[in-house]
Amino acid sequence: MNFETIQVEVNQGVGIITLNRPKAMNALNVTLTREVGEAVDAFERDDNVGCMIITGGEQVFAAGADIKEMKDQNFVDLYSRDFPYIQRDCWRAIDDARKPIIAAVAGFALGGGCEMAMACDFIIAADSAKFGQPEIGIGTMPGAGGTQRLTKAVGKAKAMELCLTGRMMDAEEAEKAGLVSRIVPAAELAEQAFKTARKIAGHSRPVVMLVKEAVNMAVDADLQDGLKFERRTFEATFAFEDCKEGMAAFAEKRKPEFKHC
Ligand code: DAK
Repeated sequence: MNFETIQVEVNQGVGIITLNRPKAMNALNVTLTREVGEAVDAFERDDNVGCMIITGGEQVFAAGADIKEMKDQNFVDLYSRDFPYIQRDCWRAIDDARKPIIAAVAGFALGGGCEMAMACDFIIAADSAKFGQPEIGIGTMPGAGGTQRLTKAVGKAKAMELCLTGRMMDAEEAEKAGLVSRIVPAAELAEQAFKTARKIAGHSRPVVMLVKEAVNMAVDADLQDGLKFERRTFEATFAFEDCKEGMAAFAEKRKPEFKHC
């Protein structure tokens, strides 16, 4: 895969997407939005990939949509052509992905950058990470899930304050609020995210997909529906060879060899 604004690689079952517009703090222009979508879709189809990482590298995750590219847009265009004017943007691809996606965030994750990280399944943050929805400061508002996902993640009070003021929160505040799964030293972010993704990729792929689906049910469904779904999916894992293998390996005191079926 050849891209202009991102770098991609596959290593030991992990598909890694690195945003790569360092001069613009990885601002999400239309090309990058499309390319991340294409890369996620490609990893989703790739049998060698069991888990993905989206990262901006060591300095910055992404400072939001590209304001310079966006500034001359008008409502009729945005509405009638459905900004960012492409069939398949990163948010749609990330939302549709059935394989887990980890956001590895260092530095700023602002606006669309914060929204991209929140669209992923969980966020591992470097101690340098800063999250925010500063759109109000440029006379607009979040448009790719900021008011919705942030509110579900951190609750109304904090989400409302952050969206209305544009204030950023640091990694510690984000972890306390439940936005990030854990914080690691900035120098270890790539390694820790990779280790986590490799661990997930080593598990039975169909079981991983079911677990992702079940946890996501908890976000959107009521408890009784979620519990019923979990019970059915738990039962369904007994149809997989990997389930037999995992339990046999435990009884025989050896490592399981999953075949992802
Ligand atoms: N867009 C374009 N360029 C950006 C940028 C951005 N968002 N953020 C930074 N840059 C560029 C700067 O213009 C500068 O470029 P040069 O001047 O050197 O050419 C370079 O990156 C370094 O930035 P600064 O000089 O400003 O660096 P500082 O360290 O002083 O400040 C900062 C860093 C991140 C605090 C600051 O750059 C900043 O406030 N940036 C803007 C943050 C922001 O307002 N983000 C929200 C944008 S609106 C949707 C999808 C997505 C969205 C909406 C809808 N749909 C699918 C419907 C998303 C909207 C947004 O994200």
